[in-house]
Amino acid sequence: MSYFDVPAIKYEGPKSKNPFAFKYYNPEEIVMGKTMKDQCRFAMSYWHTFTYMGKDPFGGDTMFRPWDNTADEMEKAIERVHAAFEFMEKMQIPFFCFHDVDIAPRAATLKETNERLDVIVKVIKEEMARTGIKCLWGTTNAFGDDKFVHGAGTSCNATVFAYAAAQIKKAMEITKELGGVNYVFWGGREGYETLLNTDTGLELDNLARLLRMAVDYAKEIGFEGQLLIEPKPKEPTKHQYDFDAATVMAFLRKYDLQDYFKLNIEANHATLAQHTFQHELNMCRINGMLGSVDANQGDPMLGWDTDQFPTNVYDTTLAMYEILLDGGFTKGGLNFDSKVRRGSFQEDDLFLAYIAGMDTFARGLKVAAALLEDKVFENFKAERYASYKEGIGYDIIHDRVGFKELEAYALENGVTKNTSGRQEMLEMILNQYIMEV
Ligand code: XLS
Ligand code: NI
Ligand code: NI
Repeated sequence: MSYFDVPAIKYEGPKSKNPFAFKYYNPEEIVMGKTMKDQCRFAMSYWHTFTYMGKDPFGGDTMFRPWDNTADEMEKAIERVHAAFEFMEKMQIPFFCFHDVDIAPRAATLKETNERLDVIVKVIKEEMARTGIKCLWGTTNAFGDDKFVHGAGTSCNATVFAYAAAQIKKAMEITKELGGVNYVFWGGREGYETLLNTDTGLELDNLARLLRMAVDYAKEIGFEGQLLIEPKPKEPTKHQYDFDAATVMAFLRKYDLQDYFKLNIEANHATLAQHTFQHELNMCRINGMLGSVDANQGDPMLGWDTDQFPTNVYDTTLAMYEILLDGGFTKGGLNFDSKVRRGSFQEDDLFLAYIAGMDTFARGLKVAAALLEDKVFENFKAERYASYKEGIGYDIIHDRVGFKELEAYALENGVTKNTSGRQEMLEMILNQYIMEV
């Protein structure tokens, strides 16, 4: 049974006019010592690709998929697995990511829901064995159902906390069963709407408690995947506790959890926090906390998580630059947490969207590699900070001086002349690499 009337997508090079072909993503091409496939580690998001049907606040579904063409919920879920693996195979996508509820619909009771998950996990395992496609990460949806109206780990209702823990427990078990390389915590409704009714101290302590339990349980069941936290500043709640990378790292350190987690940085969450994508990756990199990436882009005119497929080469170049500087992905990858627009409701639009995203990152990878090989910014920075290589600068960074010595130095020597930051020159060079590599 085939659901897509689209041939397998191949690399045809930048001259190709075939929309159903890669122009830049050439999986076996070596870039900085690894194949593009291993540098990018692309993943399909199960939710946006197979359970998002085009709803928006003003209207219902626009996408009516042939694999959903049955009233039986479980039959639908099984056919979706087949469609998803056909899609990934044709797209040459080596990984997928999922929430528990993406793969199996919730039932009336937790027990029944878990049984449904077991049925679908079996089907997924068969497809994984058939295709060699792997699981990049699993996660729990503890935000969609009405019981999570006030959050999950940060709910004011202790029985909801317990339910969320039970759901995470099962999701970790199935992620392990599927050989997941990571497990993600995105704090769906872990935040608040108003401080007038919120005990932030207790809520944050409880969030840490939930994460500590997850660490303990991962150890208990021998789950060796990396645990990841995905920051987001707002949406669905007005204020999310995992605001941005710096906030999450401070939280992890406060609760002594920093050794057990890394971060999953999403491009559109970075911009919602008024940061660039590169900034968030950079903050993780310098703290040794970069785990994985949710690849998408927002719309600069809109203030929400539009989750569009990435098409901005400038951003993907600077993202890949940070990722390569970090040594490249080990367990992480580029998960397209991206969805086609509501108006792009044809099945083949899914292919075009992923091709656009994969090509944009492949191109960014090549430009970033060229920038690094030529040490364009590294040489400039080395020169810019050269005053710390000798004299008083050397003493400062080797912690040999305090205020008294520095006062004596300043009284005696004053300051040397500053030099230009040359921002425009660097932007000009960056453009040249983007256009010429
Ligand atoms: C929502 C998040 C979500 C996580 C997984 O904004 O990006 O999709 O990646 O729960
Ligand atoms: Ni995400
Ligand atoms: Ni998001």
